[in-house]
Amino acid sequence: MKLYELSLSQGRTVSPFVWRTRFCLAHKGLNPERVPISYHDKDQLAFSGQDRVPVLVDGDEVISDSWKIACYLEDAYSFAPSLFEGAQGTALMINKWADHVQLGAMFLLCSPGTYDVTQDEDKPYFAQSRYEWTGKTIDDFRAMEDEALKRTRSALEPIRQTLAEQPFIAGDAPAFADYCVMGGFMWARTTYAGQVLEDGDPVEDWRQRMLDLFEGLGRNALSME
Ligand SMILES: N[C@@H](CCC(=O)N[C@@H](CS)C(=O)NCC(=O)O)C(=O)O
Repeated sequence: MKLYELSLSQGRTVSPFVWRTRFCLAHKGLNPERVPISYHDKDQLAFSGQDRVPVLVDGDEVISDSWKIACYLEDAYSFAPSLFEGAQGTALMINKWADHVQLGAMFLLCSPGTYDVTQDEDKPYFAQSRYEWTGKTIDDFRAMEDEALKRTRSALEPIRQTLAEQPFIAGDAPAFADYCVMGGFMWARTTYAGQVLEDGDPVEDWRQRMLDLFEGLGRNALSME
């Protein structure tokens, strides 16, 4: 089994989508060979029919998109602990919330740091592609840090209220919903040097528990903290 993932300077894994997948694989007890891809060698993904990571190759199966990978793992490794616990529809909604609301805010917060840890040869591509998507330069993003932080903290309110009542987003134990939201926090941890959560935020206790899972999978990654 192989996992193609984005690898930036010093082998840093920053992609929230790759992080989701790495947590899902660990939940299923799987430890694939990791294949690092840089922005300039995305043609190595051509076999998958698209140009984004993560891509999982399992025997003859080639799966791209972190949600599709989670669904594949749930079906193909149904004998291992469940990612969805019978609530796949609700997990999809969390996935969509994370993509649009959480990562929408974190995109503003993490883009400057992602630029900084992108290899020099890829910096022009990174800045240009973000400019084409948003009309903003990396310096524009830097100037928006306070607003981005406020938006990120506010976006997390439903998660905050959930975690005030139960230890994990999925309930008593971590599952896909937790890995999905944690993907965003791993992006921040690996690219943003500031403090995302205010002191005393219950989301922080959860984040610390998530960092410890799977023998410190998240905690041991090269980070800005
Ligand atoms: N919906 C996809 C999104 C994948 C995605 O956008 N991956 C980013 C990494 S964070 C990527 O490959 N970016 C390449 C680029 O920006 O050129 C998923 O959930 O896997």
